[in-house]
Amino acid sequence: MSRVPGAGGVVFDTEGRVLLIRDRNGFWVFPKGHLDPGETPEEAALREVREETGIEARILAPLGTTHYRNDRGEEREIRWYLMRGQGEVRLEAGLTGGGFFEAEEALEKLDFPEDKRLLEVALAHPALRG
Ligand code: 5FA
Repeated sequence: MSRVPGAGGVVFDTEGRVLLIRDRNGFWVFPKGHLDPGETPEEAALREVREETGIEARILAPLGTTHYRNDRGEEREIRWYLMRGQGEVRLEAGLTGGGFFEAEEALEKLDFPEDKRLLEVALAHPALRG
């Protein structure tokens, strides 16, 4: 079965807090979404962060890919980017929560093991200290 691609961001503010959303099913995840036609994964990741959270971010580095089967039985393949972003969180309609959280709290909140691992990779990334 072909995998449905997506892209998203692990976004840190200048105080080192990380941006999470609570999705339509109540799961704590990172902002992400589908690629529009002609869009690069980088462009899609930045757009999805902006649309879902109102946060304008910039990419610091690629972080890797996660794979999972979603609640509709689709195989998803998500490209992730380490980002820096600032501003007031304005959640897209349909989301059930979200905001910037301290890393420790974010690790507890995240509902999927792939996402916890991704946050650990992000926290150790040299680009975050630059
Ligand atoms: N889900 C999410 N992450 C998972 C994981 N790591 N392991 C196992 N299951 C995971 O579907 C979301 C659902 O998939 C979650 O609620 C959970 O059940 C499960 P998705 O395919 O990740 O996202 P989506 O259908 O909401 O679509 P997006 O890619 O987020 O795109 P948009 O909502 O932005 O839609 P758009 O890009 O078309 O505007």
